[in-house]
Amino acid sequence: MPHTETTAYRICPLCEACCGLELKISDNKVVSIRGHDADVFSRGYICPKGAALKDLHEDPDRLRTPLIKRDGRFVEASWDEAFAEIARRLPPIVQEHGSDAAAVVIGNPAVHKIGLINYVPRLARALGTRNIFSASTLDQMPKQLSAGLMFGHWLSIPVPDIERCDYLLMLGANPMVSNGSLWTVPDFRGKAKAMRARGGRIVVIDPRRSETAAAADEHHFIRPGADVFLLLGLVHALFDEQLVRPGRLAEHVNGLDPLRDAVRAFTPEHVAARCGFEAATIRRLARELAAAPRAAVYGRIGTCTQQYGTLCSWLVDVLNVLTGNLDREGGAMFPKAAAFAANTAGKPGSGRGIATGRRKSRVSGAPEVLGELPMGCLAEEIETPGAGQVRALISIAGNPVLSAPNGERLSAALEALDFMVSVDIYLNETTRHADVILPGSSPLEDAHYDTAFPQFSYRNHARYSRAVLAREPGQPPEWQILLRLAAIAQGQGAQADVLALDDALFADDVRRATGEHAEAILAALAHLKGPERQLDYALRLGPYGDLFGQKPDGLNLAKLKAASGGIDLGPLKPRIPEALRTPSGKIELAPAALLDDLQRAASDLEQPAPALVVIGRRQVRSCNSWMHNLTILAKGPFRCTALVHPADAQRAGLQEGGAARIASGSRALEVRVQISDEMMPGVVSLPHGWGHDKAGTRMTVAAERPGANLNVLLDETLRDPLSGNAVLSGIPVEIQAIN
Ligand SMILES: Nc1nc2c(c(=O)[nH]1)N[C@H]1C(S)=C(S)[C@@H](COP(=O)(O)OP(=O)(O)OC[C@H]3O[C@@H](n4cnc5c(=O)[nH]c(N)nc54)[C@H](O)[C@@H]3O)O[C@H]1N2
Ligand SMILES: Nc1nc2c(c(=O)[nH]1)N[C@H]1C(S)=C(S)[C@@H](COP(=O)(O)OP(=O)(O)OC[C@H]3O[C@@H](n4cnc5c(=O)[nH]c(N)nc54)[C@H](O)[C@@H]3O)O[C@H]1N2
Ligand code: SF4
Ligand SMILES: [Mo]
Repeated sequence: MPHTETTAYRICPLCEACCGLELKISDNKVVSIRGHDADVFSRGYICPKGAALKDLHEDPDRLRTPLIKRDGRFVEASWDEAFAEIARRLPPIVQEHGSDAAAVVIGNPAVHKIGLINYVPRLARALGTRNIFSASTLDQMPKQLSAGLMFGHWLSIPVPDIERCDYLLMLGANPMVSNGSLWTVPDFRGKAKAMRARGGRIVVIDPRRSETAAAADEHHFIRPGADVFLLLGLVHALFDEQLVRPGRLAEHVNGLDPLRDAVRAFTPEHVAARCGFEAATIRRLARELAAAPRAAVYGRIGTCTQQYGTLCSWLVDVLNVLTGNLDREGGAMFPKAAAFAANTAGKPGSGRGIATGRRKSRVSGAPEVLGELPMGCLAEEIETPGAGQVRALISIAGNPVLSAPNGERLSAALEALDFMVSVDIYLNETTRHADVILPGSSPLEDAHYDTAFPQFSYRNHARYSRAVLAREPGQPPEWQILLRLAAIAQGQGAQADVLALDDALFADDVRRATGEHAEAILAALAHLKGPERQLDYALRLGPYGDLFGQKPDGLNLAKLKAASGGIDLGPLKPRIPEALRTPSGKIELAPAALLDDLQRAASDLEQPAPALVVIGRRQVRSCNSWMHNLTILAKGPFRCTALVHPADAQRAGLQEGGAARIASGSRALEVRVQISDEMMPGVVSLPHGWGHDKAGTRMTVAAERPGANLNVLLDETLRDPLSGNAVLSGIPVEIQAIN
């Protein structure tokens, strides 16, 4: 008898675009996946990765059973056995050596799963460790820090209002491929096209003529790592040419005069050569930015993963403020998320602001930022003996052996741990070091709401996804995996009642936040559990919420569940001063820590640029280190190629398709060369996340064409000192042909 086909909807968890997908399901199997046309936010858009969710779900290498390492080999185990093993081995380490002996590493996919992102803090608190590391310090920590200092909260990050923008200046971002980051903007391509059709202009600054640059009105090469100088030159030019017009924002800013003084030395004429620019171009861009009716400046990975990541991130928003484009329609605006946003909670207009450096890392003395230590410090914290040494580790949806600089060192360090647990869906370069691997669920088996991304969305919206497929028998949801680890860490043992623990932790949160109203709220939510209960609570008390009946037209989870295409909450609206959470209630244009750091930039400006540097590259058919195992994405031409400018290729005697050795000091890689004038002379581009040739993994497809691991060349000790973010771009290298 034929099975009836049903339709399901799911927000894609694979990148920040968060596209709504429509899935045809039959007999608990995915028949097809396409973009969901009626999704109010993504309106039918999908990329090849979204369709590959079926292949991810069905990948025979995806783990479905816990694994325990016995005598150096992984054996399948029941969930009970796996948790018992953890309960046997983890608590004694902490009892003997203290809470900091256990570290947590959180990877990128965790932010795409409500069961992980909302429960990692619970686990971290139960462990009581200060050794928390995450992909944030390989990625966006500089932007979070600059936003925190300027606007008062780590997630108060303005995004271009692209549907009404006339002029978009983008640095170090390739949304045509990445689909946007710290800017949730599905179908950037279509929106950029519409913007240009309206007469808008897009200007891209990138050492490579990227896919985005190729589709823009104007592209300029920049020397990797020199964005800080370009941005300083632009700010200088605005002051110098009397183009500073904050408009309505004037009464909401602090620090205009100190800012003017701080950029005085960085004239366009002085910084141009270091950027690889003409001074006249810098001045023209400043004038165009100032003259555009509605403009936005946006910087992403390329501006964050460099020595001056925080300065760059700050200066991007300084430009938005000085030209009056911050918080203006068509400019750079603050989304108002329906749930979980700190900038919609508490007293509107001011707050406690942020603090960093409340403690320092044990070995390098790196300041804590957002409660985390830099990923670049993890290996040394494991290797270095003494009080506070990391001896046990829990990795959650992270693969730092490939995705962090000098993963070779980290790999050796992980092997030396007394105990390691991974919550992951693959046996890969990182999880092979674990003693126990707990398989996470397939995204199609989980209900979902994006905790973070509505805070960065091009338009306000709320969307919820039900689980599409039934979970494998015995497979716990990921939030319960984390809670069970938390219970074990607290000494409650492997058999603890995690639902009761969830009830208790949730009730604590509600009582702390709502005081006398708490019991009524808890009663109203008693039919829900886990992340869904957190979500309904957050939605109902959120800025569009029904306030538990006080605003009957307001939002709640039941209404969201009834709207399969989500609920549109309208275009972005001005939010200053209400969105601010700085102690002063102002936008801080000149935070002292940032002005101090300008000294470093000033002395560096005099240094000569290296002859050849390497940068990274993202590709449509992969996602960081972990989607190379899906045939549907991995097939086709070999993509892990080193792009080299013809002049550099000629100098080094490189041939198209030939092999070359790229070296940075004593570390070297063999790569395949692709010669292209899309590169700036003196810059090589290699994608990251490859290098699937390690022993002991179970990634059959990926291992067939492993590619080379860019991060082998990079130096884990190079960081932006303010944010702790890794420097992943602009590292000096040498290249030579291998014959
Ligand atoms: N050189 C260079 N290095 C970079 C970058 C760069 O631009 N250049 N980019 C950096 C950036 S921006 C980031 S975010 C990091 C990413 O680095 P990581 O955070 O380490 O993320 P991934 O490499 O994507 O690895 C994801 C891991 O999560 C697992 N996983 C996938 N889905 C799930 C799931 O649903 N549940 C569970 N439990 N596990 C899952 C995968 O198997 C894999 O082990 O890489 C960084 N590294
Ligand atoms: N297909 C796909 N999509 C992804 C991902 C993926 O791996 N694959 N990863 C996701 C993740 S985790 C993130 S964080 C986002 C990132 O999203 P984006 O920030 O858009 O990331 P990239 O595509 O790496 O774009 C960075 C650009 O910066 C340029 N660049 C490098 N160094 C410099 C520099 O010094 N200055 C300037 N101005 N430019 C520089 C690079 O050439 C590149 O074009 O993408 C997400 N989306
Ligand atoms: S653009 Fe991102 S969210 Fe959209 S389908 Fe592709 S991977 Fe999924
Ligand atoms: Mo990222």
